[in-house]
Amino acid sequence: MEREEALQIVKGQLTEHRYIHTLGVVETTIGLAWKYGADPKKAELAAIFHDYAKFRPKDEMKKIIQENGYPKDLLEYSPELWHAPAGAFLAEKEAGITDSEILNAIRYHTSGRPGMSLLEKIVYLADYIEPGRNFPGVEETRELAGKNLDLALIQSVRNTIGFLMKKNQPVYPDTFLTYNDLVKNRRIDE
Ligand code: DGI
Ligand code: FE
Ligand code: FE
Repeated sequence: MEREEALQIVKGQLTEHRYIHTLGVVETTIGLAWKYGADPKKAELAAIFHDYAKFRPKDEMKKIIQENGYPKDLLEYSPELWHAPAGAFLAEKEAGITDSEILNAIRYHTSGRPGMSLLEKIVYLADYIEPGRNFPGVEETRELAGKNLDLALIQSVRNTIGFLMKKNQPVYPDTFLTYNDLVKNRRIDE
């Protein structure tokens, strides 16, 4: 699917604010893809669709998770997590995206997972540092993103966990597992 068609489909699903965020994620993702050697067309499509399900009713997302073999423990944590797996499911079902690398980048863009692919890492990080984001520490992570993908990703996962913990919010276990996996496996000479 070409960029313009994909953007039109997604635009119909999102608020203007969320659509502008998506455009920021798209440009950031493509830049990171060139820098770190991911397929820029796959990166572009994954970024365009990453928040596709963001405004679906909670009941619909819940049903998708229950009926399609997604981890049931997702339902015990924040509904904020649900749009990622629901988005992958709906991007396939409604928009005909079949590439599993693209679908996984959508599926894991909120929680991450241990053993993330290059494309998954890039979309996760781009979602965090796109130009519209302005929370504390984001500028530091933006700078790091130009130098070391895994270190920048560790910083963004750590910041997300810290943000949730400061608010006494539960943290989905895969988010911790993602952090541990990255910290344990990144190259120690970097
Ligand atoms: O959809 P976006 O806002 O662009 O970004 P996102 O998909 O990373 O979602 C961020 C939201 O998800 C934010 O409100 C925090 C929440 N979140 C992220 N990771 C976790 C989480 N919530 C819980 N409970 N546990 C997590 O591990
Ligand atoms: Fe999201
Ligand atoms: Fe997003």
